Order: sequence, then C-alpha cells, then structure tokens
Amino acid sequence: MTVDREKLHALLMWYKEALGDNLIAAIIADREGLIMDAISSSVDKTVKEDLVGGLSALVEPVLERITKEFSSGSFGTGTFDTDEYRLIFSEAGEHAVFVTVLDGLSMVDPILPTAYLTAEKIARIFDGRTVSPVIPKIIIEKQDSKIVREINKLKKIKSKGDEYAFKLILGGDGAVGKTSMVHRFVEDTFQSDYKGTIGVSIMKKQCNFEGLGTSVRFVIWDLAGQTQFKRVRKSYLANAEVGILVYDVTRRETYDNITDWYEEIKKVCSKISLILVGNKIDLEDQREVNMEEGQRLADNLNISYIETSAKTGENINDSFEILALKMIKTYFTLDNV
Ligand code: G3D
Ligand code: MG
Repeated sequence: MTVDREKLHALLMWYKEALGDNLIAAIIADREGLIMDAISSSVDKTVKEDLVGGLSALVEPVLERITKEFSSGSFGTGTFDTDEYRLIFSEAGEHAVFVTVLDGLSMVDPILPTAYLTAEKIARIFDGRTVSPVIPKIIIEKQDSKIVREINKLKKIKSKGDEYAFKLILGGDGAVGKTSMVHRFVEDTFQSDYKGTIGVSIMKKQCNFEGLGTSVRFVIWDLAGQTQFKRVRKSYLANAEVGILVYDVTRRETYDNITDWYEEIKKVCSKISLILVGNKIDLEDQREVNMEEGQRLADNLNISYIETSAKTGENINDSFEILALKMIKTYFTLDNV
C-alpha cells in the first residue's frame, strides 16, 4: 500500500494551525501502533523528538487495547486521560488511528469535530481518494456536553446526529454560486444553467461519517433564480438551523454585502449555525478578495471560513461536512470500555 505521505503531513500542519495552543502533538499511527507521521507544538527539534518519542510510549499501550478490544468491529473515537495529557483516539479508516494529544487542562469537546474531520480525511488519503488537506477552524458556539477528565480510563465516544434532519439555508448575493454549490453537494455534478421555477427547491442529503458511526441529514432550501429574497424571507428563514453565507471571490461587492446577509439571517434565526464560504476559487486570475480577508471577516462574525469552487468541486463536501459536524452536539461517553 502506498500512502501519500506528503498529503498526510500537510494535513497534520493544517490540523496544528486549526487547533492552535491546545495542541501538544498529533500522531498518525497504523493499527499495530507504528507511528507513520507526527507533529508537535514545539519548535525546538530535540524537544520535538523527545516529546514524540515519549508520547509514542504513552500511546502504544492504549492503541494495543483499542486494537484488541475492537478487532471485530469499529472503534470510532475514544478519549484517554493521563496525569499530564488528554488524548483523543480517532479511527481513521481500516488502516490508521489518529491521535490528538492535548494539554491536561484542555477541553476535549470543542476539539472533537475538527478531530473527526481530520480522521475522515486521513482515511480518504489511505484509500487513495482525492482530498484537500485544508482543515478550517470549526467554531462551536454552544456546548451541550462535557467529557470529564478521568485518569487512565479509556472511554468510547458515541455521537448522535442522525435522529433528525436539519433545515439548511443559503445567504449571499445573486450569482455567487449558491445553487451550484448545492447541486454539487447533492448530485456531485456541475451545471452552468439552472432554470428553477419561482419559489424554493428543496433537496435532501445525508452526510455519513464512517469513523464516527453516525450521519447527519440536511434538508436544503434553495431559492429559485427569480425569487426575490425580501419577499419570501420569513418563510425561507423560518426554523433554519444551519446556513451557508456565500460570496464570490471575484466580485468584492458580494464580500462587502456579507455582513448585511449575516444580520438579516440572524434577525430571524438567532440560533442558526453559519459558515462563510468564498466561492469560485477556480477563477484565480480574476480574484478580488484574498483568503486572509475572508478569514478576517469570518473571525469577526465568529464563524468558520472555507474557500470553494462549485465548478471543480473543491471543498464543497467539506463545507457541508463542517456544518454537519457542528450539529453533532450530543456526545456521550461509555466508561471503561
Ligand atoms: P446563485 O444561486 O448564488 O445565484 P448560481 O448562483 O449557482 O446560479 O451561479 C451563478 C453563476 O456562477 C453560474 O453561471 C454558475 O455556473 C457560476 N458558478 C457558480 N459557482 C462557480 C464556481 O465555483 N466557479 C465558476 N467559474 N463559476 C461558478 P451562469 O453562466 O450559468 O450564469
Ligand atoms: Mg440560486
């Protein structure tokens, strides 16, 4: 089996970037506990090597337990606390386990969606599928559960996401690519000509997270081309739980209008979970808004940011998956597995 090691490493670098100070180290190991790649927060090379060496000694016995106890089925994700650290073990497909090492004082829950997304990507790299190494910051607005710290207990995390379908809406100026994004995600095809009837088209799509053993269902509401947002706003936005704010990176005015869209939507749905998307990155030579500006706006609004192309499909699935992971709110643990 040949694995794209460069991509694995790029992914780890993005993971470190996304987690910031919380992260002590991240390790990709195979099922035998052999370390395939690792990064640590330390910049000092010797400290780094010692840390990773020490951590592998720590990780090995837990991995052994996981492998032994879950040889028949899938493990999913689990946590393990030591005196010094908090560890998250995430199954990353058949061949690998992704280990996140956090400081002992860190909270595990806000990290989980990012760890899941990364584990899914590692699984895809091992399978030789195309995957973008970009790991956006996943911002969790509210926390329903808390995984308490208990030394030396291996806990399996079960997540609930599939009992319910979430209403998803889109905001952003005309022609930024909202409909194209939805069609890409729902059918994985790109069409340049959509002629919807007046009103809203409703599409359903399920996001499956194999490593998590769960899925999230979306009911996506998309305004047809001629529909005036102002006229249908109330019924369109009513009870929406997740939303995507889209602008076109080649047209600055669509970026400038995002704050208005944000406020308009928040007025009706104060609890909605949003993500900001800069679309049409395939048109790099026509770009008017750079990535830093997109990230800055998202930071100001306290939401996640990702750049996409509905034309090539780049990061389209990721943007919906980030929203899905944010919706998996109720984690509960089973002790002593
Ligand atoms: P909207 O739903 O936000 O109004 P649409 O936007 O999805 O209808 O897209 C508007 C136009 O932008 C369409 O072109 C569509 O093909 C194009 N488009 C959407 N996403 C992308 C992208 O990522 N890259 C490029 N290059 N074009 C994109 P037409 O010509 O059909 O109006
Ligand atoms: Mg549209």
